[in-house]
Amino acid sequence: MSNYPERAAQLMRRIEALAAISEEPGVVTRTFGTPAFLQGRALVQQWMQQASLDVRVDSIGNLRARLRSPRPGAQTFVIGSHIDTVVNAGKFDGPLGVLLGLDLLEQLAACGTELPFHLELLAFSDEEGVRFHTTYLGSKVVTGAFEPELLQRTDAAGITLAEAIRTMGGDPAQLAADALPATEWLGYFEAHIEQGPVLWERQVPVALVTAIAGQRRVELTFRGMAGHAGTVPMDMRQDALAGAAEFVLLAERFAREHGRSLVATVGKLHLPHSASNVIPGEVVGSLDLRSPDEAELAAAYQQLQAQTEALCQRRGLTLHWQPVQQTAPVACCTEMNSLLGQAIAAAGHEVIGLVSGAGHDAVPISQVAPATMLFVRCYRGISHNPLENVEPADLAAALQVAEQFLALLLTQPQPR
Ligand code: HGY
Ligand code: MN
Ligand code: MN
Repeated sequence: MSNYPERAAQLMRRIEALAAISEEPGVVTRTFGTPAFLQGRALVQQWMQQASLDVRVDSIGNLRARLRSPRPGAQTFVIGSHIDTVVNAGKFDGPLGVLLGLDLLEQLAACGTELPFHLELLAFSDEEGVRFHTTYLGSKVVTGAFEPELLQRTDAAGITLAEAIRTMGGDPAQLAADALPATEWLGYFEAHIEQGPVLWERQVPVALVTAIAGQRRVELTFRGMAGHAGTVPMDMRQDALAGAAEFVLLAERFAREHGRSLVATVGKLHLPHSASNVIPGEVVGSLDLRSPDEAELAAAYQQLQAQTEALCQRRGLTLHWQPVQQTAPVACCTEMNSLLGQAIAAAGHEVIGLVSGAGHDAVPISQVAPATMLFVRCYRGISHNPLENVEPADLAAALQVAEQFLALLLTQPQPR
C-alpha cells in the first residue's frame, strides 16, 4: 500500500513552489512564453530530470518526459495537463495534472517497472490561450492538429506567435515534426480539478469525465461615434459602450433562458480610447459560448450574432464579429472510463460521471486517441480565481485512483 498522504504532501509542496513563480507578485499568472512561464517550466523540468526521466522541450514549448518500454513497436500512453495559467489564476488548474503525473512516473522509474508501452508525461505550454486568444496550442502540436495560420496571430503587443516561439528557442518549422503520430497513441489520461461545484456538493473526492463541452469564442468590436460628453444630446449619440453593455446583458439573458447546458460569458471589454468626458466611440469585447450539445451551441451562436447585429443597427453602431475559436463537444473513451471507474470504486469512492464545462487538452487529443480524465474536488468548485483550493486528502485520493488506473492499464493486453 503506497504512502499516498506523504506523496500528496510532496505534490502539494510542488504545486505551491510552482505557484510562487508568476508574472506579477502576489498573484498566479504564467502565460505562454513569458519569463515567468519559462522559469516555472524550468522548475518542472528539473523535477523530471531528478526523476531520471528522458526530458525535452519541443518547438511549441511543451515539456515532454518519457519512460521508455523495451518492447519493439511499443505505443505511447500520454499523461498530462498544462502549465500555463489564466491571469490571477488558482494554483491547481493545470499543474495538478502535470505534477500528479510526475509522481506516477517517479514511482515507476524508482521501482524499475518494465513497461509494455512508452509513458510520456506532457506539460502543455498553452491550454488557456490567454496571450493569443486561442487555446490548446501545445496539445494541437502534439496531435498534429496545429493550424499554421495561427503563427500569424498577434498578442496585445503585436508580437506574432511565430516570433514568440522563436524567442522561446523553438522553431515554427519544426511544429509538424513534434506531433506524436496517430498510430503511436495508446491513450491519454489527465487529472484536473473539476472547476465546478458537484463534487463539493456531493462530498466525493473524485469523478470521471464523460464528455467535454464545445466552445465558440468571438472577438467583437463595437464602433460608434466618439463625442463630447457635455454637448451631444442623448438621442443623437452612437455610444459604443452603451451598445456593448446591452450586448453583455443580452448574452447573459439568452443563456439563462436556455437552461443550464448553455453558458455565455463576456470576460473582456476594452475601450481603446477612454476618458470620462468622451462618449466611447469603440469597444472591443469577447464572447465565450459553451454547451455539451453541438446543435444547441450552433443555434445559440447564430441567434446571438443576429440579435447583436440588430441591437447595433438600432443604435447606429457597426459590429465586427470575429470568430477566434471553435471546438465541438467531445466524448471521453468509454473503455478507459470503465477502467478508471474500477479504480475509483477500488479506492472506495462512489463512481460519478460528469460533463466538463471547462475545456482541456483532452479535447484535441480525443481526436487522435482514447482520452480519459479524472476530476478532483476543489473548494466550492471555484477556479480561475486565487481562492482555488484542493485538500491534501483529495490529492491523496486522486493519486491512489490514478495509480490504480495505471496498474489496470498495465495489465491490459497490448495491441499486436
Ligand atoms: O477556458 C477553459 O475552459 C479552460 O480553462 N481553458
Ligand atoms: Mn483553466
Ligand atoms: Mn485547465
